[in-house]
Amino acid sequence: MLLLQFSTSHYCRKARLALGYKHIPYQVENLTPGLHMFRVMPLTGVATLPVLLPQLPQSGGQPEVVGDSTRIFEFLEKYQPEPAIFPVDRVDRLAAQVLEDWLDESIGTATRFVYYQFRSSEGKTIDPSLASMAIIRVVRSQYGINQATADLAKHRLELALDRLSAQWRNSDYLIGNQLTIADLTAAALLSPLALIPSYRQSYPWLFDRITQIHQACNEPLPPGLIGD
Ligand SMILES: N[C@@H](CCC(=O)N[C@@H](CS)C(=O)NCC(=O)O)C(=O)O
Repeated sequence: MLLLQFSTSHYCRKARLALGYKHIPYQVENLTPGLHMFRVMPLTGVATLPVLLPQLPQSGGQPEVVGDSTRIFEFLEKYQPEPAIFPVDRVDRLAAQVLEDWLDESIGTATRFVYYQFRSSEGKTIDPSLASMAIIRVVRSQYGINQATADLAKHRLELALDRLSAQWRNSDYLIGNQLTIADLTAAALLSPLALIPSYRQSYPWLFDRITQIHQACNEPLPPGLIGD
């Protein structure tokens, strides 16, 4: 399998966690933001990554294409059912899907706003190179990230972390008694917060759980947690 990705994207991390948890061998093709459109749009019709090509192109024929991290989860569960990431129980399965969708559509976006606002201010020193600053400027302009929109996102994250703490502080799992799409999604989409000191101080349980899930998925830890 080939995963088309941005190496630093938290949505691409989400796909890698599922591939790693299921022990599916894969290769990555790292794309350059902006230029990625020329590779991705003809394949999926949308501009976002990750995109999974289940058959390596050189194995012949037209490669199947799975765009969007949620659809990648569904594809991988069918491709290799064990270990499962969707609960078998119907009620738990629906709860996991609703949680995954909320994390994906609302919380992953909020993380992006808070993270890029931080990287353009106090967090500039993490990588002050011109290339890094240029990417941060483009992302902030593309998504309309500024102090006001980042503050709204910060409030949304506070609510989300209160909601998740009720489960993750008492149990290893957000839904039922197994690792699911909800855990993988939360671990990936909240991982950029590991570089922000205020989150590290306020939510130590979050980063413990993100670390454990990365270890269960054989995925290298995100920046900020490496070497902890
Ligand atoms: N809902 C999508 C969101 C993916 C997404 O937002 N990807 C960002 C990178 S983090 C992207 O590709 N942005 C580039 C663009 O929109 O042109 C998914 O889960 O795959």
